[in-house]
Amino acid sequence: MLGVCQTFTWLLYSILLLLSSSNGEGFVEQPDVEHPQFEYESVRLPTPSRGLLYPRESATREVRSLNGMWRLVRSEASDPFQGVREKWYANSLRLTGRDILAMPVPASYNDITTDDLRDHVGTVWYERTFFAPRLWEGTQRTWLRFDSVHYSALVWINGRNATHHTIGHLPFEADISGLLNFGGENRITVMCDNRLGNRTIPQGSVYKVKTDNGSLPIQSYSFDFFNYAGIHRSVHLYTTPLLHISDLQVSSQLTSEGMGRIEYRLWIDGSQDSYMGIRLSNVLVQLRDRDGQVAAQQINKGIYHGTLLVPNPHPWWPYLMHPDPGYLYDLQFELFVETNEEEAEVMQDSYRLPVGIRNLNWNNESLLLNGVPLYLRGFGRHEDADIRGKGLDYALLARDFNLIKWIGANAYRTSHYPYSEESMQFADEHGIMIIDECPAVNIDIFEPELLENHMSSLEQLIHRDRNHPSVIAWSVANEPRSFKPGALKYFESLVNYTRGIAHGRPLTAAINANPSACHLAQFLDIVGFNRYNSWYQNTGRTDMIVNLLTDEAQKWRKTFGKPIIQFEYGGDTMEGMHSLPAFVWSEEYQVELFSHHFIAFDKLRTQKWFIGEFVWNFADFRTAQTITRVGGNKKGVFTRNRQPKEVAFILRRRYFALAQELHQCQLPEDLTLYISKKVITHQEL
Ligand code: GCB
Repeated sequence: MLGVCQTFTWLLYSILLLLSSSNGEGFVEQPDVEHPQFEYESVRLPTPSRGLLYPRESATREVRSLNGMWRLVRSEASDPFQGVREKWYANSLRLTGRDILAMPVPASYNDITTDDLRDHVGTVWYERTFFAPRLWEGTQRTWLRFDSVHYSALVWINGRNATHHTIGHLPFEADISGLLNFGGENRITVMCDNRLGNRTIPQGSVYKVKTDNGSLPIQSYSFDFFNYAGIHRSVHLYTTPLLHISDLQVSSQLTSEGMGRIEYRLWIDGSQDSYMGIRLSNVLVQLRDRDGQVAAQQINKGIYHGTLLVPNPHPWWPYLMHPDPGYLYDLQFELFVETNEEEAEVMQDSYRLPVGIRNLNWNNESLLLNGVPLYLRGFGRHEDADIRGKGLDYALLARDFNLIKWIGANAYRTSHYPYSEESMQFADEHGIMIIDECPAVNIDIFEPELLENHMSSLEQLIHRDRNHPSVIAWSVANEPRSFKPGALKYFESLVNYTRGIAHGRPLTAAINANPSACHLAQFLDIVGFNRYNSWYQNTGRTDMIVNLLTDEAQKWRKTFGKPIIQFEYGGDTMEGMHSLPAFVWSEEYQVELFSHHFIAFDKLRTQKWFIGEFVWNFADFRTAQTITRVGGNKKGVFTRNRQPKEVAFILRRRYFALAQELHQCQLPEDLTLYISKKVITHQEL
């Protein structure tokens, strides 16, 4: 037994060392060097992630939330693995003798306390207890699912290793049936490490500084949002039958004959034991419409993929493109088995997936949904809020979607990482289109291990989100240093790999390099660029936007011949700061800056290949402490507590005007206020 324990500890330690080396070699700052020589052919492709269906209750499945108050202990920043050496997971954290904090899950831990936990670098330990019902023993498999822990996590159940995961914002799960004490109390312990290094996605570096109280590790990173950490999204226990549906993949199409077509594939998982005495019989696949009526069905014997044909389908349409956007069907899978005792069939497992039926196509000029060319009007956003940091918050989610709809946007980019699964479901339901971005923001030093992690982040993201009708493109990176020589091979490999798993979506990225120097854009289907005219360049000169912007967009088009989107523009704006004439940081300046961009966008729109305008940012958000950020990034159209700045009303008028011009949508009654009988238009000035 001792031998087994030792082997386990050794294994664990190896994992930790591996994690530490992928987190910037402990606390040694990595030199900023390129690795142009590495062999791309030898890069290991990620092992495809498995399972991960969103936990849903059904006739055969139970879901229990482990959200709530957990206990948290912090390790010394100078000794992040102390807890592993001392086996803090073996007993309650109370026995460590360290301070125990009450810590809500889901939430970032950073802004909860009043001390320096906010800036802690290294590991923290979470713990809570829960009961596992006796009824689950032997008859069910019990799964533990984390929707996101940032950045890496090691998990123990009752002191035994359950699972581990790296890369934040993505789910992971494990079958913990063999570790549970059924009918009694169980303890779950999570070690969470927030350190970013040269090979993590995103990159950062940890180095030591000499403070008045001795030497301390500091985390630095070039991306412009606070590196919040902790158990950011929900934690669930859920059960499945021993033999169960472990994964599903669907894609849809509207045929030229006016039918809906849904292709599905399912995976069934079961151990040898779970097959004892039973034989798989068939899978009943039923598509139900909003009223619960069966729109199509199939009994599938033995083969676990198939096609459903749906007469008179209700297509999935984006918000303001159709009076009934976000139409979802309920696709239900029921797995039947035959038992030896009775020859009758018994339903073994059932899972329901919301699906939309729509066509997504693209060419060198347009991105088309249900055959209609899209013009995207939206935002780059962040998952960010006061106190909760990046923690999932249903109130915030609902408020954000209400604001998105109020302002008439039809799309957003999940800058700069995957957003919560609940937000993806909301987007499906409300018809908001998503450019789904992986967490590779500002990547710089291109080398093989980074590429492997980058591929893995895309694989996990696509696996998680491929069934959402709202996802219209995958964004492979934000502002990578794509002008560097190492970027060419790196992105060629990354995009080749991603194209193979893209599940019917085009690939894009948000680029800030110059068109003539960028090594990434040539591999993409849609080219997105970020440019801060009259903010970072020509500050204060709103009269220098229209020509520069139209020229740049044309240059991107001419160089790469692909559809073009501006993914970021904007300027920091202090709510309540006013200045006439406009002055940088004032609300008037933000309005003026936007208005000049609108002129450029309207010129560009006359050329079909300009397919979208995205503001940076939807709302103000927290960043690291720097002298260029007053309490965070203030480029929001909304404040951090989701109230409109002056520009929100102007943007709203534009977004609705576009929706009316392009799709004849109805305008909201409060879009404009009565001012006078004669309305003065821009042309008359
Ligand atoms: C960018 C980045 C974004 C920043 C923004 C800014 O280009 O993509 O993460 O927050 O600029 O405000 O500087």
